[in-house]
Amino acid sequence: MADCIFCEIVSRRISSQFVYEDEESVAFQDISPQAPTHLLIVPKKHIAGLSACRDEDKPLLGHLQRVAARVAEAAGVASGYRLVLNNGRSAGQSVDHLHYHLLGGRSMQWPPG
Ligand code: DGP
Repeated sequence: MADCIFCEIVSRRISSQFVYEDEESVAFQDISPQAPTHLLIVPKKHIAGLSACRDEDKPLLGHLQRVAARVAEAAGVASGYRLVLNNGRSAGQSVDHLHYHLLGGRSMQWPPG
């Protein structure tokens, strides 16, 4: 997808160090970390966000959550982490390419801001 920063990263047109990669997804550090561990779990397929997912994307959504759990284990935060998906501007989504935030390494507050 043209003008999508995550498509640029996924295709390596913009350099970013992946902490995880498979056929369908990558994970890399957030540029603006909000916790000691702040990784983004990103599908290689361009989907604008959760609202843009279709039934055919259900396996991919499940896969991304499994990847998040594996990445959390590898990052040493498996005992406590938060998985966040912002959908829509009012919820804080700033990049229109589906992604999960994996946050860990500190205590989390509830409710989130
Ligand atoms: P959201 O606001 O939920 O759409 O999250 C987008 C996140 O993406 C935000 O935390 C900052 C991060 N981000 C934006 N541009 C880049 C980039 O070029 N590289 C990396 N590593 N992260 C980025």
